[in-house]
Parts: sequence; structure tokens; C-alpha cells
Amino acid sequence: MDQALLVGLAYTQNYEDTMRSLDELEALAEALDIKTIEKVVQNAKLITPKYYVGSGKVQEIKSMISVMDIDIVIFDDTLSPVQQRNLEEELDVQVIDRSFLILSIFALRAQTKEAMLEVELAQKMYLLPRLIGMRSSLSRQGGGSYNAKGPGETKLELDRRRLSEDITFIKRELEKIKLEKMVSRKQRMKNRLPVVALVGYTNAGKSSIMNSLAEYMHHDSEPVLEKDMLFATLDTKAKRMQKENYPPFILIDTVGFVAKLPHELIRSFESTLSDVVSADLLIHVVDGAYFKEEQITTTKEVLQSIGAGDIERLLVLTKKEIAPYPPVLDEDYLFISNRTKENIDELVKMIYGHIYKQNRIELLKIPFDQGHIYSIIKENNTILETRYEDDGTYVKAILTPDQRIIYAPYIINKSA
Ligand SMILES: Nc1nc2c(ncn2[C@@H]2O[C@H](COP(=O)(O)OP(=O)(O)OP(=O)(O)O)[C@@H](O)[C@H]2O)c(=O)[nH]1
Ligand SMILES: [Mg+2]
Repeated sequence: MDQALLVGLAYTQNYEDTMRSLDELEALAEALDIKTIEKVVQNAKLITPKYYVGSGKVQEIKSMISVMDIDIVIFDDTLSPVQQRNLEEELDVQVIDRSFLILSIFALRAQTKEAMLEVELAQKMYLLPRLIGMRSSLSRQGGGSYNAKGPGETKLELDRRRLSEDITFIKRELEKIKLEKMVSRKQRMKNRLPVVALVGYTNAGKSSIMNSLAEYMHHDSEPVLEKDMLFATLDTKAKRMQKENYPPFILIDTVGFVAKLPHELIRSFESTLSDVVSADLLIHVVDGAYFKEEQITTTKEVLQSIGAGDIERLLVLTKKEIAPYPPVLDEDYLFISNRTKENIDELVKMIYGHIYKQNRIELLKIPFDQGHIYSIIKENNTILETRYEDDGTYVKAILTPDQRIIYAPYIINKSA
């Protein structure tokens, strides 16, 4: 196990916040089997261009490295390529930053072709400006190296041009996958089912909610992976949900967020995150037991940056049964438990209240030769009444605004 020293700069935030951010960095490192030995915080008014921290601090870190047998130094913020190179030269151990760590965890977790390509793209975009600095550090013997699949693996044989070519190639591959996905999304759109996306900080309980809802609605589909692990979910999973006697909707489970998510990752996960952007409702999931308000802010910032800031949002806190007290917040929220299932019924009510609040009851007349239309409506809508007359089937059903447009030719009576 590699032994790490974590370094944070109390620059835009105070000492306590920096320390808390380092605690999270420790958890990220642990996900890669890196053991944190010590954490260092420097209070500073500015970032030093040469070493990121002041040169006095660098010397302090250097002596700690030899005393504590440190293999790797991890900085909590993104280092510039120059800072990273200077630090490695001065400290003579591997120096990485939070972005690199997050990218490596994503690389470890990626399962599907799409996720693997997205991570690889992000890693290569991260690596491109750093190639020179990395190269010098990796040709050195005795530097820290851990088992994670990181950009480190292949950096020696890569030069800038190769890297740029790879980036172009991966982008093209992702474009193909995106096209395929667009086709299936179009099919989904044809039925115009409302889309609800679970979003939030990693480990908040998003996948668990998906499973709770599936169970509540008696769907016997394969459960999605829920695990006490950072970034357990990397691929979006969509499931059709339907409460008995209610219309269906699509529920989407997505990748979790974390503070200082590398911008390369956000850019390369564009296609995965596009599901979030096209959702009708977001369920913002927050860990209610290990509650940290910053996590709400982070999620909101990421949503804003991907263009999902204006989508209707429902705040849901999890782990109610182990929370010491209900967090006090400015906004309304629903407190649930995926263990005891407390308030899962409330959540379902709230989801339906949001996605179908513009629905109306309409009376439709469907000619007998268009029976398939009746089947589609029956499958996707709540039908209140069906009457068979001489000139067709009369159906009283609850329609969404979109469906009112699609079925306009059959609607014979505005609201009944
Ligand atoms: N006690 C308790 N644990 C919960 C509850 N909801 C989720 N968990 C646990 O919290 C951990 C994380 O849950 P996930 O559903 O995997 O979290 P996630 O938001 O999908 O995480 P990522 O996929 O990493 O973004 C798991 O160990 C769950 O069993 C809850 O209501 N109570
Ligand atoms: Mg998950």
C-alpha cells in the first residue's frame, strides 16, 4: 500500500473547510488503496506559481516525506503542469492532484464501453498539457506507483501527437455511441413518457432509491448496484416505472458528483450526462445521515454547468433511520430511508405530483380501424372509462400536454 501525504491550501476557504476537503481527499485516495499518513494545510493569501504552496512549506513537506516514509504527495487542487514538475523535482516522489485521483477511480470503475471511452478521453485531455512534466517524473526510479489503471501506465510511449490523435479517435467513437443512444431516446420520446433523473453527490443513495422505487412498484427487474463506495455508478441506467393504476415514467440513475470534479470529466461525460439535461424532473439526492451542506452546493454547481440548472428539482435526503437529527435547510425536502422504506410512498406521490401536474382528462374517439392507438393509450395512460359505440371507441383518459398534441385528432371534448 502506498503511503500518502495530503496537502491543502486554505486560500479561498478557511482552515476547517480545507481540512474537511482533505478528509474527502483521503476517502478518494483510499478508493485506490492509498493510505493517508498525514495531512498538511497551509494558510495562504495567494497561490505560488512555482510550487502552488510556498517554498518554506515545500521544505517542510520534504522533511516529512523522509521521516514518514511517504511514497506519494496528493494536492487537493489542480496543479499546473509546471507546478507539478517543480514539485516532483524538489520532493523526489510522485506528486498528483485531486483531478488525477478522481480520474483514476473512474478508470477503475468503468464497465461499459461508453464509460471506458469517456474516462479515457478525460484522462488524455488531462494528460495532454502535462506530458512533459509527467515524463520526467516517470522515468525516475523509486517513485510511488500504485495499481490503479491511470494515465501513468502508458505515458512513456506517448507523445503529444499520439495523444491528440487518440483524443480525436475516442471522440469519434463516442459520437457513434451518442448517435445510437439518440435513436433509442427518440423512441422513448415518441411515447413521451416523462423522465425523472436521480442526481447528487457520490454515495448519497441514488441507486438505492431506484431499487426502493422498483420494489415499491412491484417491478421484478434486476436491481442496480448500490454500494458503500465512491462512484459506484458510472453508467446511466434507465428503468420504466409505473405505479398500479397510474401512468408510467422513466427513472434514470446517474453518475455521482464530488467537489472539484475535473472539468475534463464533465466534458467527456457529456453523453452520459445528457440524460440528466433532458429530464423533466430531477430528484436531488443528499445523504441525510452524514449531512454536509457543501454537497448540495456542489451538485447544484455541476447541474448548472451542464445546463440542467433550470430543471424542476425535488430535494430528497436519505438514511433517515440512522440520522442523528433532521438537518435544518432553507429549502423544503423529503426525508426518506431506503432501509426501512419510510416515506418511499411519499416520494412516489411527490414524483407523480410533479410530472403529471399539467395533465388533463380528455375524451377521445378512436375509430375501430385504429385499434393500435387505443392499445398505446391503454399501456401508457390512466384510462377512466371506455365505451364502445357504433362509430368507434370512446375513451376518457388522463393525458400529458405532449400527448394532448399527439392525440389531438382524436380528442373530441376538451376536459370532461
Ligand atoms: N442506512 C442507510 N443506508 C443507505 C440508505 N440509502 C443508501 N444507503 C447506503 O449508502 C451507500 C451508497 O448508496 P448508493 O445507492 O450506492 O449511492 P449512490 O448515490 O448511487 O452512489 P454513487 O453511485 O457512488 O454515486 C450504500 O451502502 C447503501 O446501502 C438509507 O436510507 N439508509
Ligand atoms: Mg449509484
